[in-house]
Amino acid sequence: MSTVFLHVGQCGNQVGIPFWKRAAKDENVKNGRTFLHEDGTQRSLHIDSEPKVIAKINKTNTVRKKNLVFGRRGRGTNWALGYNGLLKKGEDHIVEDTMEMLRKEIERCDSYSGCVLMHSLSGGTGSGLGSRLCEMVRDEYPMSHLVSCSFAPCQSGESPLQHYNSLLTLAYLNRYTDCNILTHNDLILERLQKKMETVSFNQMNENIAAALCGVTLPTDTLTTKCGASIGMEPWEMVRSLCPHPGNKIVQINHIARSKLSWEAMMSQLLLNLHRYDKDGKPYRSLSTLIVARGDSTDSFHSAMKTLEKKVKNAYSCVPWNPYPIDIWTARNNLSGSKSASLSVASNHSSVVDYLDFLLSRSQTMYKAGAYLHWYWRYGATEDDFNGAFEEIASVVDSYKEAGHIFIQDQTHKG
Ligand SMILES: Nc1nc2c(ncn2[C@@H]2O[C@H](COP(=O)(O)OP(=O)(O)OP(=O)(O)O)[C@@H](O)[C@H]2O)c(=O)[nH]1
Ligand SMILES: [Mg+2]
Repeated sequence: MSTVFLHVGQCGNQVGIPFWKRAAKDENVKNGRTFLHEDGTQRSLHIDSEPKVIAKINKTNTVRKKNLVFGRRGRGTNWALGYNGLLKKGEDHIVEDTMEMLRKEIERCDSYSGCVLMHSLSGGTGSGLGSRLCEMVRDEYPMSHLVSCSFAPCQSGESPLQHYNSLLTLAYLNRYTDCNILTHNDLILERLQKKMETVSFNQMNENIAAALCGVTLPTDTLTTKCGASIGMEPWEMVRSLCPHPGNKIVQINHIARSKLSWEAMMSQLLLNLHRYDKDGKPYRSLSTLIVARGDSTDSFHSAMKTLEKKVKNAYSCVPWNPYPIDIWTARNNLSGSKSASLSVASNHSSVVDYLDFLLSRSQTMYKAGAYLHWYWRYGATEDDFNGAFEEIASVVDSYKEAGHIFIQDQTHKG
């Protein structure tokens, strides 16, 4: 089973660099054909509308040079320009080139299982082209999996267009992907700023890559009896965490430490969890996946016997899911033999706060007509916006309903 990775825009490509560096250290990745070709090159495509970041990727010798697709100029933080391309004739070859390279890459797989897309929610390329590719990949390969790893901008405001871009993109991701692994740059920054004064994108990306590798790289749990990894991790994660089409946003909490017990690591990890909303009501986890790496003594499952209640309480698992926590383990950890890591991926209702915020900001701006001329100029329509408002409002309702079922159930028991 093979997975093809699509890295789109500056953010999607820059996060990809440490992701692949880590992945390449994993013995199962090196020996398997899930992520890499026989000659060690990556099953990845690197796409950007401008050449700068792709030039960096070009220097790594594990990337197939024909899989680098780039244009001449960026999409100016504008979803519409990213989605529709430059309207002048002859400029927009990126979408066609990408789909052609993807087709060839898929043909090179013995058994293609799906795509993982990495991109920002607010850059013009990451958001607009990311949305477009998502739609086209789903259309072209409807039976294969499609998972997105998307990166939300700092809410303090990097660009006045970021709320529109993020909302429009999240609507596309909800329509076309099986699962959206959402990372908030804000949260990563906040965590790193506790440890260091200045934080660079490189440091953030190392942190993000560690979390993404935590849930996507081979585990012993999903390795076949003959010891071969068939690369089911991303797709088993979809099955485990996103069984309902209205709730497919997953967030990851990750910690890596040496010399700490599993109990101590889990306690530290839970400190980072946002458990309550502004009214003090607990968020709910619809489903949770824990991946423990560095479990060389096979001790994690017995540690979980005492930790399970604590984790269920902290994540406030919904009672209607009979298997609220899935556990995978791996003997090795990528950062060294003595270290261990815990990655907890959860379909968590705390995402409603972010979606509500995006909806209200975008709707206020939309009613005032703010910045809309930039979108009309590049071919966006009122339907794009109204469709996105509706889609995201329905996601919010779906998460709220999941919590409501929980409350009804509790009341019933009481
Ligand atoms: N975590 C992380 N975020 C990034 C990185 N680079 C950019 N971003 C974030 O991504 C958003 C901007 O998107 P970019 O990926 O730079 O833009 P793009 O997709 O190349 O689109 P255009 O340049 O507008 O054509 C902002 O929220 C940035 O904070 C990165 O390396 N890591
Ligand atoms: Mg760019």
